[in-house]
Amino acid sequence: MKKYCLFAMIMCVSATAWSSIITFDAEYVYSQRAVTHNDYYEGDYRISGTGIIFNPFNQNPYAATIPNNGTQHLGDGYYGELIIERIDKGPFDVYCLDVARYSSVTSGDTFWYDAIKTDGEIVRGDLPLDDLLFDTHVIDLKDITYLEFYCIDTGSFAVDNIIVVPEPATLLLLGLGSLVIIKRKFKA
Ligand SMILES: [Ca+2]
Ligand SMILES: [Ca+2]
Repeated sequence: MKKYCLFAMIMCVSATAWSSIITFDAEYVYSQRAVTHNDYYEGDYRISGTGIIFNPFNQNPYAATIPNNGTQHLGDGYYGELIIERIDKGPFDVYCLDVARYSSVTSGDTFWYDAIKTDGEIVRGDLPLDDLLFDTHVIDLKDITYLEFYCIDTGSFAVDNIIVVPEPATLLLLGLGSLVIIKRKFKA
């Protein structure tokens, strides 16, 4: 039985250390790649909606109005909306993300998000889109199953480096569930 306790403890501790960063760099994009009809997957997460993954290095010179943090990032705008969720639809936390205005020629200057918590509560927030330089914003959303980004006018935004953590409670339950299975197998 001691072995099972140790395993459960490892599950608990490792769950909090399982944060990952959605960087939009996992799949090489030459110039731009639309997410609209072809969801983007990174790690355990799916990104769907109307955005475009940009590689800022292979844009034509006329597109010099887009932000460039030296890596690929996701841009969206003009009433666009983006959805982030776990592939298995399980709960997760979002700690922080980098946000910039996507283009210097759009008019909106506020970026909105809606998060749906596991108990059904909707948490709404907004972040400033001040310029083309990415700023890191801590939003610290806990125990959500769905996160949506959008602009409510003709604004546009770019996001990158979204730090996500699978909800430890779920992982612990999964861990305990597998313990029960293992235990049953031992008994059989
Ligand atoms: Ca990136
Ligand atoms: Ca900025």
